[in-house]
Amino acid sequence: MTEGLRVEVDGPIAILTLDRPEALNALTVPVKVALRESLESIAEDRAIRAVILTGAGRAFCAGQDLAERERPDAAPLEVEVRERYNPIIRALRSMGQPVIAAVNGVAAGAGASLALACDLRIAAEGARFMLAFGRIGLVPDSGASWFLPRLLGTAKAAELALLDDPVNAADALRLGLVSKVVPADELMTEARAMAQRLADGAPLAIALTKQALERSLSIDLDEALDGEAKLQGIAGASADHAEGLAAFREKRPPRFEGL
Ligand code: T3D
Repeated sequence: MTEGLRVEVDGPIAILTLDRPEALNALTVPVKVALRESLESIAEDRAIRAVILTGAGRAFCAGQDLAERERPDAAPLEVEVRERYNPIIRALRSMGQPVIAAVNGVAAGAGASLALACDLRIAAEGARFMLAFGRIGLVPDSGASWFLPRLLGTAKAAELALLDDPVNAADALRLGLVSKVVPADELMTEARAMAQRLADGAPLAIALTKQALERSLSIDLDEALDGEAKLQGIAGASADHAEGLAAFREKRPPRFEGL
């Protein structure tokens, strides 16, 4: 447990809980450092096969802690974004394990960006997403300007980024921003069930799938076909692929070991 971040490991699932409920889990320097370090350490841990990111109390995360931002010793904004926010987003995108955002309440500013950077999102019925940057004279950061057009298309992204309207859970589901909306008291059960499904999958194939999806956004079809062939060569040589074939043949569930 680091100040403002709770890390729990339950078998193959790591649960990271932003834990400053009195400030709607707003992000301070210690929380950002702890989050980056935890993600980097999980990325190296082969025993962890899926990650859940959530918030304590009624919010997912209200973004940058604005009280800290006003302190005289706060780092310049560009430095803060480059050195503290961007490494978190890069860690989320580059780690082999899939990350689920269990969005329990409001996700604002960089809090929304964190949710967008996860591989999958489930929301509680009362959750809402808001960029919030414009309201304080800032621009979307921590990947929000990159993720939104890709997830929603440029027109909807412009609406969210420029008008700053909150998106409630039902609209988030309709827009495809979240995979599922569930009652608040079922959120973690649903997130754990989804994480367990992922943890039961073949870790190498999942990591390579993440890579392929990420890469697809900046390449043409020919490059994608070439890349898929290479990744399939790697996945196809794994013990888990052999186990998958054996399980099919023997009509039983596979037991993937990440080999
Ligand atoms: O380093 C850099 O600055 C660059 C990086 C920037 C990235 C960003 O994330 S910029 C965007 C920062 N976030 C915001 O602008 C959101 C600010 N918060 C809000 O607009 C509202 O709190 C919400 C819409 C999220 C929720 O509203 P509501 O009415 O449900 O709650 P509330 O009453 O406003 O907040 C409850 C408490 O949390 C309150 O404290 P108090 O009065 O009870 O002691 C409030 O001050 C605190 N809180 C909420 N958000 C933040 C916060 N404290 C610090 N920082 C916050 N971001």
